[in-house]
Amino acid sequence: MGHLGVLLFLLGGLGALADICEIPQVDSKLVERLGQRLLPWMDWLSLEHLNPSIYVGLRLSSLQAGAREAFYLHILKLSYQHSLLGLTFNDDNSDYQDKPSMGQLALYLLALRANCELVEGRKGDRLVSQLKRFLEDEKKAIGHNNKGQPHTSYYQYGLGILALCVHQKRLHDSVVGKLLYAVEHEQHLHQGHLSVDTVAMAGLAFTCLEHSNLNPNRKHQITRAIENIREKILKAQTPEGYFGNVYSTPLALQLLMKSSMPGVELGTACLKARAALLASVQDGAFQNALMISQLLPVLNGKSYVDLISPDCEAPRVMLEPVVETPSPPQEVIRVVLKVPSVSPPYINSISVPAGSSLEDVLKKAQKLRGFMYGTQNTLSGPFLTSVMGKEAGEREFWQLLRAPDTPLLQGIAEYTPKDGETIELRLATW
Ligand code: B12
Repeated sequence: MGHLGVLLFLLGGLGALADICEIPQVDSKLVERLGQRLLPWMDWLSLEHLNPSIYVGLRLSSLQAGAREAFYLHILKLSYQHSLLGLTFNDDNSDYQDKPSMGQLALYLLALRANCELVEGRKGDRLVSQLKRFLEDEKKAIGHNNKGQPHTSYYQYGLGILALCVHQKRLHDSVVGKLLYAVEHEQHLHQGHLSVDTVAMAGLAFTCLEHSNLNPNRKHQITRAIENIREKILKAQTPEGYFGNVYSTPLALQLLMKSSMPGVELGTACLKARAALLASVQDGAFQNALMISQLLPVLNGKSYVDLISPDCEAPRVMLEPVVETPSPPQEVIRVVLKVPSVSPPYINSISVPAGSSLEDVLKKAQKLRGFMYGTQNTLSGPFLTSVMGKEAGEREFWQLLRAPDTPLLQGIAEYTPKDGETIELRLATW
């Protein structure tokens, strides 16, 4: 090959490279600081706060928590096996009454796989059967004509399929078919606008099925669905570079990473998303442990699909806990809290120290009387379930908005209102 030939060859190679979604290495100190935020969660071993997603995120990252991490998995196993299989120890513990949901069971199976374990034996088979049963029930809820909705969500449906797939457990074509249908007929996945998180999770499940060839009869449909999802996610890229919003970008990148699309500048789109994501990490947008657990794999070039054959020998950097220095006393700010969807409507101005979370505002409002709220703990933190004694009903939720009409991108524990802001709690449907 002459000089020109070599040059053309190299340029061609570069062109092809630009079309592949790649996430170049990120400053390791930045990644470490993110990982450190997970450590306090790993010491929080009450059953309500156990979070298999944190374990999965850490194992797919470039970081490790040594003995802490091993102990965390041990406690996860004890508690999940107890509540799912009824293996008794300390039976009067009321925390056990709530069984893990389909999605939580799926995340637990992902955590086992992240430790290079395959579910096997009697106990393993029972966990697999439970997850299959959950999916069958959801399939029934969706119905023959696909007019119904799953009891949980299509996000958890996708997570369930993914978890069984990484353990090489086969599902009936009809179970996979419901998710395929939902992706093809997008309106089933969301009301109003596209949920990038949900389609990305479906895409990860399909990618696993494609690699493992577990549903050969659906092969072509699965490949088409993955392409369809990639297109949808690319279309959802914002001018700043996020796929959907900042918090759906990690899952979107997990799906897009290492892929290419003919005729599409995927490489550029991913680099833009990476830059936007890193800027928000530097701005402190990633405080939530669940969000960090979805982001860390991306910063290590990994996705949940890598759990098909995880690398448990890969060297990882040991995390050292940081000692938080208490912040000096803050000035007082005023936040207006508004609940129009109750009668009589509630509105009040609440004073809190600057830097307080929305949850602090709600607590203060409750202490001042005239306001009431209830929460339920979830893997994402405290979820607002009732306001002024009114519980959100089936397919309803208490939406958090900054007036006049901007839905918050964080929950009550993380969002910190600014001075003079009005926060509205609105009963909405989803
Ligand atoms: C489905 C979903 C919802 C559904 C949940 C109903 C249901 N029955 O499934 C609805 C539409 C109600 C919802 C509401 C909200 N959501 Co939402 N939700 C999701 C989604 C797509 C999947 C959650 C899930 O099933 N996880 C798997 C299961 C196994 O975990 P789980 O802990 O058991 O699941 C429960 C919690 O996740 C809880 N939940 C759902 N969203 C949120 C948000 C927060 C902050 C909390 C604490 C809990 C919570 O509902 C799940 C079912 O019970 C995630 C996407 C993601 N990347 O995680 C976004 C996501 C978690 N939600 C998000 C947000 C911002 C919200 C809202 C705060 C929006 C708003 N402005 O009001 C509200 C919550 C308000 C409140 N009352 O506290 C963000 C959180 C970002 C962050 N910084 O942490 C995410 C990541 C979406 C995004 N990309 O923006 N959500």
